Amino acid sequence: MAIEQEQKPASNARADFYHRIDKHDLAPLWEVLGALVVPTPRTPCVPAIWHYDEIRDYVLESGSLITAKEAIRRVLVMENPALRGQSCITNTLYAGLQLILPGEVAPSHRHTQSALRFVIEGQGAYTAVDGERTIMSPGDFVITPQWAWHDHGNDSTEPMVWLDGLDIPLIRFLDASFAEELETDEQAISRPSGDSPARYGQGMLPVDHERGGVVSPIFNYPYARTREALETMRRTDEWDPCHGLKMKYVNPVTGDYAMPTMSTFMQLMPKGFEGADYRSTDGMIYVCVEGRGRTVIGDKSYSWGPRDTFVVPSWYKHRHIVEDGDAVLFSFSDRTVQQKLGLWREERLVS
Ligand code: 1HN
Repeated sequence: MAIEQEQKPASNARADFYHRIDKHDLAPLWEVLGALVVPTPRTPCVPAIWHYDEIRDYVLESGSLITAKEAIRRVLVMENPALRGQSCITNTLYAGLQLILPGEVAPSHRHTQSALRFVIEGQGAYTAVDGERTIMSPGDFVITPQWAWHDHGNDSTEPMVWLDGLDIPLIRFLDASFAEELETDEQAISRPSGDSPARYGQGMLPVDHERGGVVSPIFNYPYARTREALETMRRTDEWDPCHGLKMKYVNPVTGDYAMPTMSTFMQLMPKGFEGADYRSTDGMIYVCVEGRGRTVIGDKSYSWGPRDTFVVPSWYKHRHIVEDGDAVLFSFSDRTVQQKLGLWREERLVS
């Protein structure tokens, strides 16, 4: 009793104090400290999956409602279910499905956000980056560096859909967005297709090439080559208990990740693979390219097949199980940012 009587006036005194300092835009740290500095990551994101078969019709239907030119970018944004309205799939990253129909052009612009494209379906559409076009095929990983002019077009006879990954929430957080539109829909083409892979993608560099910038000079990493590399390596490599056989995409000039704000990966897991639990501080977006299986994220299982996209939030325990065929998963995250800041952590829960 005595204690209560002593505490009540004290808390009234605190409430009164909070009220008075509030007018000066001041607040007591001790009331929020526990929520600010948590012992392990407590992300607002939740695990989620987008089954391509369930949403493909909507992506195509968007093509009858608005042109790529009018929309500038005709994209259905994949929003994390716990962060609706914020245009993000994790706290730091954005993902969406973009449609380009035959004959269309998505007009040229540039911005300080970096973009990656991961081709889901279609064959033969192109993106132009800094005066060079690259023709895209399913499974290709294509880069649009920050502040590079880019427009997309489709001279083929079929629709193309790709997944866009951008660092939009991160750049928004940093208040570092700049953007410009080009006066013409399409930028001038100054180099033939294949120029950048010839210069930078053959294990050589032009002799006077200055030591690298923050983004890879190769802007298309074709699936055919990635897949062949994984297939060759599986003959001698042991399967990693968590990841199978996992490669990171790199800038050939620096050896660093291909992009400064997003890390990208491709992994092969054989049929019947039962991965061990793993977690890391980078929330990860996965796209299935081949095979069928499921990923247990926390205490729920998410079944996936080709062209499905799913998200594993930061520090969620997860393991992959391959059920049908060999599985190939593309993935991306903000790992490179976290590593540069000395923040990235991972934990393998291998028994
Ligand atoms: C953008 O420029 C593209 O160039 C796609 O294809 C999606 C989302 C937000 C802001 C810019 C593109 C985008 C975007």
